[in-house]
Amino acid sequence: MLELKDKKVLVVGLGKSGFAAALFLRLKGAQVTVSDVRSAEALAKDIPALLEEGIMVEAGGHGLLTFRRQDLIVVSPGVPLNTPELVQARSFGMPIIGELELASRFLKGKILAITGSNGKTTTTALTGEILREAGLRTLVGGNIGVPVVSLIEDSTDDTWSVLEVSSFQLETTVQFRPAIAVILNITPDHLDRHGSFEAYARAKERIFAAQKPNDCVVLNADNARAAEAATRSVAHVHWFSLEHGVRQGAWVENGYVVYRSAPDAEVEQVMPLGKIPLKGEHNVENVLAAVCAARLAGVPAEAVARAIEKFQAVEHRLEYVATVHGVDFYNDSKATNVDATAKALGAFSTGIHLILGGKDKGSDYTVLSQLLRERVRAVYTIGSAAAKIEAQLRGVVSIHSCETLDGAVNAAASAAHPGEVVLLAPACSSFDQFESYEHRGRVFKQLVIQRQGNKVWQNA
Ligand code: UMA
Repeated sequence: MLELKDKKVLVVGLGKSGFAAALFLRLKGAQVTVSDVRSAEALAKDIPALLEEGIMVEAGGHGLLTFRRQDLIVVSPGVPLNTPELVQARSFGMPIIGELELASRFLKGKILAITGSNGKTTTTALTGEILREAGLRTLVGGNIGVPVVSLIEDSTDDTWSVLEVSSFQLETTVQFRPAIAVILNITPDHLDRHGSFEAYARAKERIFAAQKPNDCVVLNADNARAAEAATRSVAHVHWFSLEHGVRQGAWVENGYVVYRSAPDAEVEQVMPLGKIPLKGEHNVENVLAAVCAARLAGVPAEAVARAIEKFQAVEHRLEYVATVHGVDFYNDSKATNVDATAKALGAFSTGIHLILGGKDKGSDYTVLSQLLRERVRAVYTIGSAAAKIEAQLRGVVSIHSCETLDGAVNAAASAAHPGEVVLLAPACSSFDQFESYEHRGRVFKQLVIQRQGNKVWQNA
């Protein structure tokens, strides 16, 4: 545990993580200051609650001096570690950790952590449901939208905390030690933040950096970069694969999800593939990872199958919105990188009207070319990445420049024929035009509902 009483702690960034961390630190008796680049007006919603607790707030920028007089700095995941004030603080030897590391020092029970470039929210939510179905005390949080510090109070020695963890959160971990760590896949993302694919992949690998030999790591045998991580793990390695059987772990055989706990153990039939309620092959991968993690946590195969059968798609992840004039609308606003968009395209055979764009993250959109040729009728671009996307995909597919989501939904809905699909899977982050991918997804759903006239909208 970390001694916080009377320690001077600076929290950098006042978003969800920073707000929760600041209150937690104060509760532990620390003298807390929060620093954010946003103006006091922009932070007006949160400042009064902090001041009331005796937390100081620096708004409108990070002051070099503020970063000097601290015993500890807790940095929010969205704040890059090369921020000059942090670089300076580090040069003075000041400890810098993230909210995940802070929380993990106080969280009771065991941690089951899930990372990956794509699928982590669905797999985290699904794994949480499976553990609950088995009657295990389960908390779910992390990058999924619930700061991990907010789980501490409810955690007990027999709790499983199922955590979605991002590369941003993992970058600042030290002692974070999941009993079970899952890497779903590692494909290019957040290159603007990490600088290179390898640096990003190494950040992901931090999920098992503090594990001991009796812990477990679950890796995707079909994803080269995730599989390679096995060479650096000291834990028991378990695998999942869509393509072939594995020594120990989960795979698909004769139309069934199967699992084997050890190389010499019997192969268990967990459930038929046809009973998985989620769309797309990538979701079968997510199911395999969840099966493996849950069996390692001691959940019987029957409970695993029951929970999966009941599971509903998570909001903004290939979420069916509605059918309007015979056209199906899907919201995959969480497809914030090219690989996620490729997976979404893989879930539909053809006739897709694809909305692409937002804030570019240094991505290469040409990797979508083949799928676009095969499955997509037209692309509708939005946001600041539009020009780059259009330049890279010119000649590959018909492209309509729409600027806004509203314009794109109108154009796509007018062009689509009954039986076709309008898909928001933008391959970019949302921050140029929206507050978050959730906000973008909600706006998309509203635009679809409006097109439905006054019909009642129902989530599938
Ligand atoms: N800020 C500064 N200085 C900076 C940069 C930002 O002060 O140099 C301030 C901003 O003005 C803002 C605050 O920091 O007020 C935002 O902090 P944040 O970006 O860390 O956002 P939070 O609201 O704390 O949300 C974070 C995660 N956000 C990011 O990683 C970008 C959320 O993941 C997570 O759900 C939440 O903590 C709870 O754990 C979102 C995300 O986009 C969903 N994650 C990325 C992804 O999934 O691809 C990694």
